[in-house]
Amino acid sequence: MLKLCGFAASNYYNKVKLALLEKNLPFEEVLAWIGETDLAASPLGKVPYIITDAGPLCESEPIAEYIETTYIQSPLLPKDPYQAAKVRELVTFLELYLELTARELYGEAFFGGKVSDRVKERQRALLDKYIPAFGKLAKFSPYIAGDTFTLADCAAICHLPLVSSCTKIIYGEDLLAGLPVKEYLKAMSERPTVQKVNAERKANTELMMSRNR
Ligand SMILES: N[C@@H](CCC(=O)N[C@@H](CS)C(=O)NCC(=O)O)C(=O)O
Repeated sequence: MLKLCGFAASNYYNKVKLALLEKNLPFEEVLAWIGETDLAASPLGKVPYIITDAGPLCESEPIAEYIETTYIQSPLLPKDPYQAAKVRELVTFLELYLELTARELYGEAFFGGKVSDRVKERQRALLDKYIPAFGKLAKFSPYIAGDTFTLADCAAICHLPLVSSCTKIIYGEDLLAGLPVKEYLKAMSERPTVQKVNAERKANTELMMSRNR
């Protein structure tokens, strides 16, 4: 059986977990905290990684693509190559531009650290450019890429709450407030798969915080 390794407080872990749940695939979760990961499977020590019958694989997007092409049930990418590329385009915007830019602020927003004013200003200028651009591509109708639930929703559901909450904490305003993100996340949270991911994320986040104390 496919093993999903990492921890459920991680947004990238949850993106893959949500894809597996949406596809209704059997999988086993293997708890691996940062610093306790298998470096042969994930050489940068990042989570998630998976262990398949064919071998290990890291990085959430290649993992999601592997799962999608190996298990064809409940597809999370459209058949049409252009529409599939539009889904991947959204995932790139969500991760390369929104999440990775906001990530520079997580140390202070979530982990009791300090981020310099210079970094806050730099990331703010980037987010002020990237978020409206993302808004031009995202459909929210009702899913992020249009009328079908896709891999872009797996990414959006796990990444957007972090971008919202960390910008609220660091800048005093939710930089995603101009987009219908709240309504979108509320609608998505009605899915049983999302409820399971969120419940297990909360429990694992508490466990992670108690370990760090
Ligand atoms: N590009 C990676 C990002 C994964 C990632 O950053 N995971 C975080 C946890 S949310 C992590 O492992 N951080 C530890 C580190 O970067 O050393 C992916 O898509 O899987």
